[in-house]
Amino acid sequence: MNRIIRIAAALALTVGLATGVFSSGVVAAGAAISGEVKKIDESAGKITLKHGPAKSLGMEEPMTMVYRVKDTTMLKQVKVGDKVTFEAEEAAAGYTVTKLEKAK
Ligand SMILES: [Cu+2]
Repeated sequence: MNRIIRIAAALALTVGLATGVFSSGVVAAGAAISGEVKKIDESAGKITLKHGPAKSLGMEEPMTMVYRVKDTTMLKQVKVGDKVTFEAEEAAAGYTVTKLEKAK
């Protein structure tokens, strides 16, 4: 009986940890920013995005700015004028888009 209780406790802990990982994923997804593609420079691996306030990046005001992209293949999926949602991080080389997709 004792053994069963221990297994149940271990299972509960595992589920708890898995739930924790899942919720942090949700928080990251919540950092998605809406924007519009203004310019694409594929050879430089850069994209100019007009976007609203992005508190996760410390940008309180709407702005248009140049971002680096983590992977230049991301630039092939969008074109100038597209409405997009993206995620970005502040890296040593500058603000870098880590995820980019056309807005539905
Ligand atoms: Cu910005």
